[in-house]
Amino acid sequence: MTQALIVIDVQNDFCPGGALAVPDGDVIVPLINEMMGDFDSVILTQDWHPAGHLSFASSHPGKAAFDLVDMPYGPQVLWPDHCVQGTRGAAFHPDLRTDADLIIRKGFRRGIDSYSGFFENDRTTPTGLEGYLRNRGIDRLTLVGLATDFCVHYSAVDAARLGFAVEVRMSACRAIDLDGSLEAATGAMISAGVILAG
Ligand code: VGL
Ligand code: ZN
Repeated sequence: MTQALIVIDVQNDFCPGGALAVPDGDVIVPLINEMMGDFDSVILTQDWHPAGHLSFASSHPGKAAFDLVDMPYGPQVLWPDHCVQGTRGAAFHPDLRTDADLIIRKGFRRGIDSYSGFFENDRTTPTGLEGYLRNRGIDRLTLVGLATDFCVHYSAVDAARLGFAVEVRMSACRAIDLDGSLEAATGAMISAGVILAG
């Protein structure tokens, strides 16, 4: 049994002061750092958008942040510009340990968002993370990070569907909570067989 800790999007733009700040997004950093020692492998994900990404409200004239639009792959929430490649906002929180085995970047194609670390938002285009985990014989995953109701949620559900044993450590996650999205995400994770731990 080989167990990995997957740290989702603990980046400046999701922390207080950032472009898409998650309330208390930074308080989980010491907890995550401490958890890292308990796993066979640590993997970080990094939201990594080009300027002008189509998940940005600024790319849709007349639309505002948090509006919903129809994209070819389905509905998409529009976000403030965030995690633009190479910017300070896209960098990991300065206190986060980054001595991880793998950093997987996602959301780098202009026309498609990627909440999940496994698949882009069409739910079919893989990021390569599944292959990496299987090649290394990793079968159990613990997920932590930001945001509980978006990237942690999508990553956890995809991982469970792919057959990994998945636990989300809720105390090391924080949520955006947009129109009941946290409650919906919690229900979806439980239905998918994800263990929600304290
Ligand atoms: C995320 C919205 C947009 C996340 C990323 O990391 O949860 N949310 N991009
Ligand atoms: Zn994003």
